[in-house]
Amino acid sequence: MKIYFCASIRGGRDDARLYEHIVKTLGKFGKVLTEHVGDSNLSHTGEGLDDGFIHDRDLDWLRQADVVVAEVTQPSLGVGYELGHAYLKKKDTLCLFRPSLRCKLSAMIRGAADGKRMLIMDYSGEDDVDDVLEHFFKTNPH
Ligand code: 6K6
Repeated sequence: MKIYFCASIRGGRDDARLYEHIVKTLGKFGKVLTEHVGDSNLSHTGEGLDDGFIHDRDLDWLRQADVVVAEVTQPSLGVGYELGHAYLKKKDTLCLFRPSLRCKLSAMIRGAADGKRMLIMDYSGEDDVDDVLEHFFKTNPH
């Protein structure tokens, strides 16, 4: 199973450690095509590759993916763009969101969820994300 993981890069790397944890857990369920997104040493400034190359390569990986998992708590234009593509390509998609008083998920993401192809799971952090992922991969044959 090929998994495309999306999370904020230039939108901010405050949650990089959590992304690293999620990528590690996702590795138990399949091949994570975008492992670098979970690299906590990756800064928000860039990895030196041409932006056009990154865009085309990532969309190609998204096309190949069986499942898309996105951490959507930190707002990111890139993640929103990827989710729009995933939606139009009818990819099975799980969005992970940590609710808080300061931060409400965009209506364009929350409103796209249909409880089948596109799911949104609220969670609290490293403590419960493994259970959420296990439940998603066990109950949704992809
Ligand atoms: C690396 C570090 C900072 O900037 C980069 C550029 N490199 C990227 N490499 C791979 N994927 C990227 C890169 N920049 C954005 N993306 C994709 O967009 C990832 O798949 C993320 O899910 C998403 C993050 O978008 P922004 O808008 O937060 O950067």
